[in-house]
Parts: sequence; structure tokens; C-alpha cells
Amino acid sequence: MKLRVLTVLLCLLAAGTAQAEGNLQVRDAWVRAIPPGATITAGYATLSNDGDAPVTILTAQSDTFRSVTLHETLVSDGVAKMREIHRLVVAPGATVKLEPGGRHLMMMSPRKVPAVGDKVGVTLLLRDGKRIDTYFDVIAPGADDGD
Ligand SMILES: [Cu+2]
Repeated sequence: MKLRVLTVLLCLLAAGTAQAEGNLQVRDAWVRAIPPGATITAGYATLSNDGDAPVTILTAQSDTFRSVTLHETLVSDGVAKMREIHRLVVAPGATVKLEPGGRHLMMMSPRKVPAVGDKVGVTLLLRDGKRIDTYFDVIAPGADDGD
């Protein structure tokens, strides 16, 4: 009898865990091609969570860039400034855009400068330990970025 109750409890626990999962979808991911002489660029994407729990992105990595960090852009006294953020939460059912003038992935110190048309592999590191592998299309500066 005791064993049977325990089994039921374990099943309930397992079901509960399975339900409370975030599920991150990454779409329209692109990185601005690096202008000649520069060593820094930014990546943008649309992040959606179609799961039942929040998804928290802590940071990102890429084989192409030695440094990838999450940044946000703040305007103070008419001057745009960037600063690093250490978590980006996508609520269940929500969509967060990484876009020019807003939050973005700051990519620095390329091991090899990617060319327009290349795809840059980027791995998003989540708080729950998951790693989301994505590809960012390299797009020419000034194209499709609205500034
Ligand atoms: Cu930045």
C-alpha cells in the first residue's frame, strides 16, 4: 500500500516537471557584417517562448567570436549607451526582439571575420543548463537594419 502511494506521487512529480518547461524558438537571426577595420558587431533575433515556464538566457557563445555578451541600449541625455545585461527572461507565450537600438548580442574579437552570406553559429546558454544552438545570417551593414 505504501509503495503504491509512493509510485503515484512520483508519477505526479514527473508530470509536473515535464509541464513546467520553457521552449525557446529563435527566428530571423542575423548579424551585421563587420565593416573593414572593425572588430565588433551585433546580432539580432526574434525569441519566442511557446512553453509553460519562463526561459532565462544568461549569455551566449560563438566559435566565430571570442566574446559574445548580452547588451541593452539606453538613451540618456540624447546619447545612446550600451551596457551588459546578465539575464534576459522570455515569459511563457511571450516574444522578445533583439533589435537595433534595443537589446542585442554584442560580438567582439572575431577569430575569422565572417563574410556577407555566411552563417555564424551562436549557442544561447540558459539558466536551467540548456544550450540552444542557432545560426545568425551575416547581412551587409545598412541593409535591413533601419538605421
Ligand atoms: Cu552592445
